[in-house]
Amino acid sequence: MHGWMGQILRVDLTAKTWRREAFTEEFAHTWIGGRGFAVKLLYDELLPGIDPLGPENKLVVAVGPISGISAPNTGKTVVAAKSPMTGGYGDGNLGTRVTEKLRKAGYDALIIEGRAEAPTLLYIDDEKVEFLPADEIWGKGTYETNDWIYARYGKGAGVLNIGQAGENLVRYAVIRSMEGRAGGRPGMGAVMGSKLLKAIVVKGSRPIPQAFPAEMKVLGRDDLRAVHALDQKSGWSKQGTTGVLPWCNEVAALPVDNFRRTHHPEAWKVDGERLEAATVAVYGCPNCTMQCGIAMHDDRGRESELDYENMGLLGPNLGLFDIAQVATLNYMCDDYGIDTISGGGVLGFYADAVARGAAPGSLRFGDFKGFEAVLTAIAHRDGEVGDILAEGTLRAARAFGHGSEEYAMQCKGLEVSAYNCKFIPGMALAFGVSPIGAHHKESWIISYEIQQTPRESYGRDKAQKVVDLQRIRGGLFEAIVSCRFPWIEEGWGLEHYPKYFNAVTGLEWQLEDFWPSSDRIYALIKLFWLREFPDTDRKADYPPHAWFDPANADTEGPIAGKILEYDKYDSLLQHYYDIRGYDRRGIPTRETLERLGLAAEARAAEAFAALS
Ligand code: PTT
Ligand code: SF4
Repeated sequence: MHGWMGQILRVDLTAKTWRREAFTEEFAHTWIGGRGFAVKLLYDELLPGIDPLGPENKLVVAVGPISGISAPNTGKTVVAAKSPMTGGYGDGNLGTRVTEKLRKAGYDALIIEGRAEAPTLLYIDDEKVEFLPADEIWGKGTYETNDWIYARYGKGAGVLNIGQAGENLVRYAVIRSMEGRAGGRPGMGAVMGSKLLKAIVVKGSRPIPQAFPAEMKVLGRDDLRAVHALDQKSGWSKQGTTGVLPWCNEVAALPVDNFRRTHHPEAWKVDGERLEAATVAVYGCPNCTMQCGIAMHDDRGRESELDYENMGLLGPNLGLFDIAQVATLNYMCDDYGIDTISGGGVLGFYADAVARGAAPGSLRFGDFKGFEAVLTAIAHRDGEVGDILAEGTLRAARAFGHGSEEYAMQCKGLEVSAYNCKFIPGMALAFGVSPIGAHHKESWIISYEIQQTPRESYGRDKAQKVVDLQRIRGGLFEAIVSCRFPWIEEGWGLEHYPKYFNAVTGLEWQLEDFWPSSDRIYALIKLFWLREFPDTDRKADYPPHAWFDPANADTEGPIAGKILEYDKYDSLLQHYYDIRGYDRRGIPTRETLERLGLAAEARAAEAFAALS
């Protein structure tokens, strides 16, 4: 089999054993890699109802057929497990040297089971797999941990690690890698922590088997240059994702004060231009042609790498407009290994709950020192409030009560990213139907919606666009596993990806050949959720209540007095279900499942809930 290493490494931390398992060509062609492999493995192997933070949960690290090859931006890896945040399927995607090293060690995926007896570093080097003590780094932040690992294994090693938040089972702890990479928003770092797994270090030296290596070498070299040239022309990587902040502010889509407001006159103080002016270093994932990891000094002189999500949620969403302070909270999230989106969402929610008298404490929007203290308490689960907030917004709202769930900005238990959709129906739908809880990564429809459609429309075209984008972003890119930014930010055509795929696998797929696997992945993720929540219905695909609450409408600015409407949203959701072939509860119909080759999986799901 070309294109895949053909092996999965299964590691049992409890028994300290490991074994290699071969997979079939049919498995590879059906699930492709990355998220496809992850959801299939987790669906088949996890019993419904298990504790995501118990030894029964499994962490899957999976790459795809084009991951790690010499082509634009292929340094990405998927990390997945049952999510401690949502209780459903969870995953994330991060740039790391593990991508290439895991393949060169001979694997397309890693399944980590059980729970170690003591803090452990898992070391993989070609044939070798070792369970090493990690006591020296347990309790340390991700930066110190990374340095410790580099000092022992060299800078070229692939590293995934967690900080104190993962160790302390903060439900939105992420996995970190390299200087500024982070992934696994729905608590993948907490899953590592629950297994007492501090770090994974991977080295490998085998070639990645390719059907047409000479052809791929030329193609890869030319395309790396071509995407880099596009970036030089566009200047995108000078500000990276943070360039979008002024636009969000202008169109009233910025989260301000726990999403209460949508724009702010001081937003310019924390935008991409300010970051560009303060840049001290630029980092990127392996094989990147357009590095977007732009770092500046925080207010203590430490390098902090900022993205739009981090700026928006740790800045305006907390009423903070000093970019060095935002960089400080961002540095803390990175070092503790806390997801910046959920971290910013939780802090904003808490300040809001205090202001409305629902939660104890004195934290106020704009109180930088207060946010620093609360973030530290969360990472260590210090005190009652730190412990409650470490559970995420939804659980915290339930603990605080007093109606605070009404302004908990989350879907399915995962905090929404930095797009305030009070009056952006299509983007609100994208959050609602994101398969891992609120995340913009699946379908960033917002710019198309605001620039090319009537904003107030709830038309079927918006639901179609959400599906189209999900197929590309959450299906294609998460399965072949490659960064999607060349396509999004530099207009690098999608037709390039089947070329890479065919050159390494020897297959002759066109772009449209990827859509069935993409739909299959989404349908199986739905079945995963259904098994966990048999009573689920369409309400699970609704965005936060605050976006429908007339009392929460802006009082001035471009969307003054406007807010989403429940009945219209519901019809938009129905369009989405119709296009996807899902029933009125949002479950793929039997016919859809059979069409996607999921009859066996459907039978397994049927034991838990009736399919229509
Ligand atoms: C991603 C989510 C994002 S999405 C951001 S900023 W973004 C936040 N980054 C965090 C961070 O940083 N530190 C931290 N402690 N927590 C963070 N949480 C947030 O995590 C990321 C880039 C970005 S930057 C985006 S959009 C694109 N995402 C891709 C994706 O999802 N798939 C894909 N095939 N390609 C992508 N390319 C881009 O990658 P999650 P990274 Mg991240 C510091 O993981 O869980 O998916 O959440 O991976 O290597 O850092 O690159 O405006
Ligand atoms: Fe990584 Fe950014 Fe480059 Fe994508 S564009 S590969 S996220 S550095």
